[in-house]
Amino acid sequence: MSYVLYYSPGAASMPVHWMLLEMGVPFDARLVDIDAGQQRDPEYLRLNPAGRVPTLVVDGVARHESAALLMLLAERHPEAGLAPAPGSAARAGWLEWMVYLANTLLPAMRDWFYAASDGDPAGAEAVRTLARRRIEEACARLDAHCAAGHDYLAGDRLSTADLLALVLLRWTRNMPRPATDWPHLTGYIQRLRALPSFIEVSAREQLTEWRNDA
Ligand SMILES: N[C@@H](CCC(=O)N[C@@H](CS)C(=O)NCC(=O)O)C(=O)O
Repeated sequence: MSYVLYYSPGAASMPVHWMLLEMGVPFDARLVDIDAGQQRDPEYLRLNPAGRVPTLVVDGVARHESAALLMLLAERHPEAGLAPAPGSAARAGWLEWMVYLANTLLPAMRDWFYAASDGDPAGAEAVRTLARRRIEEACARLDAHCAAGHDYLAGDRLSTADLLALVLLRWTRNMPRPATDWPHLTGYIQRLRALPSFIEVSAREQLTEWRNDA
């Protein structure tokens, strides 16, 4: 099995980067500087026509979409235990969280950060207002899950849903109401940030913000 991850620090590629480190599988990492517009270089567009990160080249074939990549990796490496097995009690909850994070929270994040460039700048304020509401609703939902006594999103162990959730929550750090503002969510965030693989991915991506020691 061979993997080449095209990533940008702290971006939607981060949960995939984190998962590869958590599993301890070999991979190559290639930086795509999205601030410099490298996601639109013709060479990169051949790998990812949408011009976005992540791209994960799996055995020579370029694959996209962070949530799909996490689920694909979980399927290819069941021994890592980062997804509840099909038919297990925790499986349905894991599927729900993966889909919710990918089709509700992640698009709201995209709207928050890209409203003016993805759409008409004149309407950006209204888009961001709705995005903020959706993001805060998601934080409240995650907070309620933690308040109910759950240490993880699916079952009683770490899964891809936690990796995706944590990276999305990280993006709230400079928003009007950051995820750390929710009382139960903040404990969840601190627990996951203490994982050696999170510390490692933050170091490899040279992220200095949003660490337990920062
Ligand atoms: N749905 C995609 C979203 C990917 C995405 O929006 N990535 C952002 C970085 S977080 C990106 O590549 N932005 C550069 C751009 O849009 O020009 C996924 O989950 O992989």
